[in-house]
Amino acid sequence: MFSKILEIVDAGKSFLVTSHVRLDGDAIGSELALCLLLRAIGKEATVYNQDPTPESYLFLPGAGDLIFHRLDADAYYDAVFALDCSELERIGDESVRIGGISPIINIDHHISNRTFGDYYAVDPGASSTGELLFRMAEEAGWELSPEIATNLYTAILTDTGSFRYSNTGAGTFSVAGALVERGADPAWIAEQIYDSVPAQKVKLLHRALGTIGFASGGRICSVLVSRRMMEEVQARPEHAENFAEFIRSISGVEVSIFFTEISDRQYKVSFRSKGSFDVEEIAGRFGGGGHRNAAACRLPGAYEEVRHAVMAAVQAKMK
Ligand SMILES: [Mn+2]
Repeated sequence: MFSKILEIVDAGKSFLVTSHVRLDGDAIGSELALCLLLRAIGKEATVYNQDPTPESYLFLPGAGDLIFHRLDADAYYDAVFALDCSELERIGDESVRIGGISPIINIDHHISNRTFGDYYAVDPGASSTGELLFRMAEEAGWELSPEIATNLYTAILTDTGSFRYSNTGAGTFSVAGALVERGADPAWIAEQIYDSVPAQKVKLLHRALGTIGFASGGRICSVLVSRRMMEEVQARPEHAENFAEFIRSISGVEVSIFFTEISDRQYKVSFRSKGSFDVEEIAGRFGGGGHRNAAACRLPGAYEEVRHAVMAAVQAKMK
């Protein structure tokens, strides 16, 4: 699956590694793991991210010194790796400049990935981009240090919701097991990620829960985070991460919808579902994408309009 990509790696010297805005554990863990893998075989590699690293991921090996938030205008790269991005645009404001680098290597597991780029390894059957990078390292015969194993384990852990989502299969556990054998410490990693909730996040959740709404007899649940709430508790976007999962965990809720006000009359809508309810299809209707149980889109308009349109779509599908 990775032979073409490994040829590019062999032939090149200097690589840029990047991922999507609104970083998650799979994005950062995958980037850092790949960067460390490339450096371990004597290549030059750096990570570019538009957004700052969320606090809960600062413990990851390399997070302090491998990630840059500005593109060096004079730098030359033999190739760029776009990881965990369903579209090149998800990189953010620099996606046009990065799109000018050749070749572009696209490694991802989103079902909506349109296989952009010159070379790609896209497998919607993989739990995470981290799992794909593990397979790539195996195919290449690269050694996995404890630091690399920690990054890849974190990528898999977070994208599977701690091995709870339907993307978790036997293969996920065998890869996770191999990473533990190579030095990833599950208890320590879980403590860094899950037992270090910032106070602003809890305060933001408190405000968001004031907007909680139910529909279809409690089978649909929604919440809103507005920019004003964010300002009131001095929260950053990362503090609203997982709110959609949180309200999906309510007994009887089959679909959760989490609205985030991004700018004036612009909302991000995150969907989570239980079981076979396909929210990817709903998000797709509004120009977004994702997976069956986790998807998102962006919509313009006033909150009431956006909420009405989205709720109507979910309610109609539920019938
Ligand atoms: Mn992912």
